[in-house]
Amino acid sequence: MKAKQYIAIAATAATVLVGSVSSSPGRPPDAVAPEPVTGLAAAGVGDLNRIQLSWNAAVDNVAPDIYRVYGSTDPRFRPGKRTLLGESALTGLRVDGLGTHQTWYFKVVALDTWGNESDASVRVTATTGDTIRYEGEDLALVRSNTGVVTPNPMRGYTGVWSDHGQVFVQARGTTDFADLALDLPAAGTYEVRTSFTRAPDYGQATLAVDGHLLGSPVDAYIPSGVEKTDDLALAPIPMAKGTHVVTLAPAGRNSASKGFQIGVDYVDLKLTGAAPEDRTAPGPIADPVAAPVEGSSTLRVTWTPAADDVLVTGYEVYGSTTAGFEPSTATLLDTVPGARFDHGGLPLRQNWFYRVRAVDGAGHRGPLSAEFGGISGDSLTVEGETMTQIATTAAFAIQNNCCSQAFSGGRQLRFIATKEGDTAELEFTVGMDGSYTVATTSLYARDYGTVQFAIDGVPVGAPVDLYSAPYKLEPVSHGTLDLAAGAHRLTMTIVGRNTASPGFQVSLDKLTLTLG
Ligand SMILES: [Ca+2]
Ligand SMILES: [Ca+2]
Ligand SMILES: [Ca+2]
Repeated sequence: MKAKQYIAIAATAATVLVGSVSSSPGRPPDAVAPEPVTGLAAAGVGDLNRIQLSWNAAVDNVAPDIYRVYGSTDPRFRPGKRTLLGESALTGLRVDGLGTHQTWYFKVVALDTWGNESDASVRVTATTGDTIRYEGEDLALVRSNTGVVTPNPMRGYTGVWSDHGQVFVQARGTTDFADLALDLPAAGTYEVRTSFTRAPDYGQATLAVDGHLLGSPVDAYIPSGVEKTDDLALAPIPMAKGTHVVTLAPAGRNSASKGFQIGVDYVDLKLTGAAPEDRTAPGPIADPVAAPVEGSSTLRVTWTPAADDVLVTGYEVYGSTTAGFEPSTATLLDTVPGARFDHGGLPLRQNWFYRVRAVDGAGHRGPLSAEFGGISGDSLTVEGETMTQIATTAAFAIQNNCCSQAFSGGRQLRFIATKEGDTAELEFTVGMDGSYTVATTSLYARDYGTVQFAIDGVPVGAPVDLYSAPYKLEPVSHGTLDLAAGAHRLTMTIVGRNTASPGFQVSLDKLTLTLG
């Protein structure tokens, strides 16, 4: 029994709850102890490391109560300091750190505000399993270049999901991805199991852990409705304790599919063996590439993950605009969890040189890769929601993904115009002189108006009628324009509305400037 762990848990809970058990001024002393807790239940089947306890609220003359949870692997245990596992002000507690295939025994004691203790409840028992379930909808988003919705219950299909839904990645192509964090409480060799969602606009889903692609892409297209794949066993992998990154990305799509989206209900980690001790440094990375991401100036740096005794935990990416540079803290661009680094915010057509190495959970570093490089792209993307607002005759609002659309950067700028003639002026900056093709991407909606865009006071392109009954998100090209390096003004002027539209508002997801 690893008693230290449990004392740590108990100490944390007690610290939080000290305030609620202190005496209440103005109340008469209370000498009546709560009645023993009833309805105590323990559930742990299948769950590695933890057991969920629940019970009924204790009967007492003065509320509120708190509850102390005692437990042991010894069925003859008595409630006391050494067997205190935690406290809760609620009628339940999840106790962690309980190990694999361990049978535990529990009792609960109720306390009132004056510290009067009830007798202990009856004893209950439960056994831990070997699997940790991470609900897709509970995984924290680390980074993504598209919309990610959690939880996504998919109305009308609620019975399909484990817990309260799925994580939904609104991928629009094979360069879109979502990185999600998974916190592993103990090192080990784990088999990764998951279930992907299938729908008519879903792509070929892949799942990677720390950049290691597990299994083959799963075609998640079905002609109609929504369903899930069976539980898919992907691969056993040795993993260090701590934070890992699950990457969801489409490898392509079925020719019949309308999209590249991915949905994941859960990720299960089933412990199949102990983790080998982390004795060796990671090997070299392989096949590094730095390639521009279409429609942006971003350079995407990718490589094949390094081999190691335990899965590597991250990669250090060094970079410079000077060939033959020295990797150092000054040239460390980022430490990333997976085998990909998006080098964004770059000037157009700039030469970059990189070196990458792997790092493991024990702090070992792999060898630095040879230098490799790439040239940043031709397109400057200016997000509508991040443009400086200079002047306006109506309100602005920044709107998150809506209307089944994935905005660039996850947000768009709404210009809530109320009449013809309303104008909004925004500022953007260009890094270099050049001839640029100008395009804007806006939402089309059933209450949107017609807008004329202008740059530095000169209209570009024709008015754009943003009325559409089904929502859509589309770029509109406005032709080519010479722009000098420096700040410029983008003006949106409402010039009317479609006869079918009741409103005048418009939006700007992004402005794209592509060097000719
Ligand atoms: Ca779920
Ligand atoms: Ca290692
Ligand atoms: Ca945007």
